[in-house]
Amino acid sequence: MQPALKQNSFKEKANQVFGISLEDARISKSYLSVAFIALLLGGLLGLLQGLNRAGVLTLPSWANYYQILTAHGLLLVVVMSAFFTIGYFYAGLSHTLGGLLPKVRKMAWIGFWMKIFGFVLVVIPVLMNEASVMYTFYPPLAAHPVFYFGLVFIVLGIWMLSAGAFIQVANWRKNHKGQHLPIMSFFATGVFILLVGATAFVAVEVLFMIIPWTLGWVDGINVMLSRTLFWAFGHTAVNIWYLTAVSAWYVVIPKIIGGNRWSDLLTRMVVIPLVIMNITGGFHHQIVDPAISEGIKYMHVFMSLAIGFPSLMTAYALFRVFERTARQKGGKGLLGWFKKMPWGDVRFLSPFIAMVAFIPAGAGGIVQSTNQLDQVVHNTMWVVGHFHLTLGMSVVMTFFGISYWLVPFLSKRVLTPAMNKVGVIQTIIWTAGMVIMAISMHIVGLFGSPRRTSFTTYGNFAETLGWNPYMAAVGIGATFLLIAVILQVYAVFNMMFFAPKGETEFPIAEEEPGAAKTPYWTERWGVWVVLMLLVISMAYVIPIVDMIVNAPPGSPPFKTW
Ligand code: HEM
Ligand SMILES: [Cu+2]
Repeated sequence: MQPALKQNSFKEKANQVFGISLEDARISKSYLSVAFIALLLGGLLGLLQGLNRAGVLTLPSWANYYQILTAHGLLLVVVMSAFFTIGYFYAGLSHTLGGLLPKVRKMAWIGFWMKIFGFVLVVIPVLMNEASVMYTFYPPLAAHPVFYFGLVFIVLGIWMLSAGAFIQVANWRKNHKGQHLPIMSFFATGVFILLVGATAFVAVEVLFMIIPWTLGWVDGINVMLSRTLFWAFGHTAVNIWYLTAVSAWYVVIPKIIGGNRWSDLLTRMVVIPLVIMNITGGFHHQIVDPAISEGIKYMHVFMSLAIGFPSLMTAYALFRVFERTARQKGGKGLLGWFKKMPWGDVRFLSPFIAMVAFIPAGAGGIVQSTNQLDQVVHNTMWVVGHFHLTLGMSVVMTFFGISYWLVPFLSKRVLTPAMNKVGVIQTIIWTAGMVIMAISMHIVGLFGSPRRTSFTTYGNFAETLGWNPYMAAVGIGATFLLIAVILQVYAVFNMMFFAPKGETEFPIAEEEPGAAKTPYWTERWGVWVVLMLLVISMAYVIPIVDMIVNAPPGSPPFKTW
């Protein structure tokens, strides 16, 4: 319809000239506020845990280690990361697709309140010590049923938000036939497809297995099946947070350093395989689990390494952009161009360190995907060190870097030089804390110190007493981290409510001049989703049928705490 089209492009122009509409900004600001409050609470609990395991803090009787560990995991991997991702991509959708449709805006709010309501239901039993099941809630550990009802609402909220994103994208595509989805919205589409795919598994686990079992409608639960469904979700969730960070690396960072995006095709070719092949990676969390045949485990090593490949493409592409841009600014020599990077700009520094952290983080991940090596590190502190590098550095430091332009963009304020300095100091303290904590965790893990274990001296056994200095270092790292958390949360709320008024742009880099045109087949989302479903069936049908057909007697619920 011609008039609708005209109106649309007018709205798009208005959006570019005046920035984001107040209503759309309010949505993203609400999501980001929740994310950073979750960071504050989660970080505080992280410090308590770290000090407990360092042996310097005895927790009061009303807050035990396992309860705090459950809350820390939930606040940071479920609440903080999800709310940030949604706030960021909804701002991206609004900015690049001409403002949110009124219907989509409504869905974003319904999704928000469903997630909050779900989270309140989850928190109540956790606070009452009725749900110290960790964020993985593996059966046969059983929490109060209300905990799982809360999870259901969180999933429903995610579905509502994903549907909103799909409607927004479909509407844009209808009005822009034959055009490529703007790159930020391309990433968003991939992320919301993965969110639906991931949460479908956990919804089946919670609705059809755990809830009937904790309500006493069935006697036993198939433990292996529930773990398998959980990891299809859990693995994909963390990869979604990673893909969110990657979107900023490709799209935003080149603009911030004053360069261009390189190879739009390569960028889209990183998103597509990550969408198609991601969910099946869940099995690498089960290398040590029984009841999965060797052949299947072998296939999954390949599948996990296959998702490593796009990361190598990313590393190449980004360093190429860095070098090009620095050389254009007069950088010289084999490595001398490095000096030309804007090291004093927190919007670059923080995500840059995040990217570098992904090198040891990814290497550790390859260790864990290898059967023999994983036997040494499985369920030790090594693994905790690994995911504080991947999530605590690569993902979260990118989110921090984003916050220094996204929050001012949303609140129509500016990043002042003073606040930039706060950001740089925050980045340095966080880096120091994570490096100290993660290195100690990796080493003490190699010695055998288990994760998820409250402080104990093991009857003063000499071998395990040797772990203590490393655990003390974990406590020191944790202290640095909490200082950095406080600075970061201060920065976010200052930029949201008090920073000087002004216009801040949503930085999206242009393609390099003379870049080849991206072929249109990259837009065939229907095909990518079908391929994703095929890969999932290839990976899951045989093992799941096997787990159901050859199931041992189900387990009754246990409360071990
Ligand atoms: C202030 C910053 C942080 C500190 C001091 C901290 C510290 C810790 C400590 C000491 C553990 C316990 C390990 C164990 O005893 O098994 C832990 C677990 C964990 N942390 Fe953090 N962490 C921080 C930030 C983060 C962030 C930003 C994330 C993710 C976005 C995160 C995700 C997790 C997860 C998923 C666990 C595992 C929980 C479980 O085993 O159930 N942490 N953290
Ligand atoms: Cu994984």
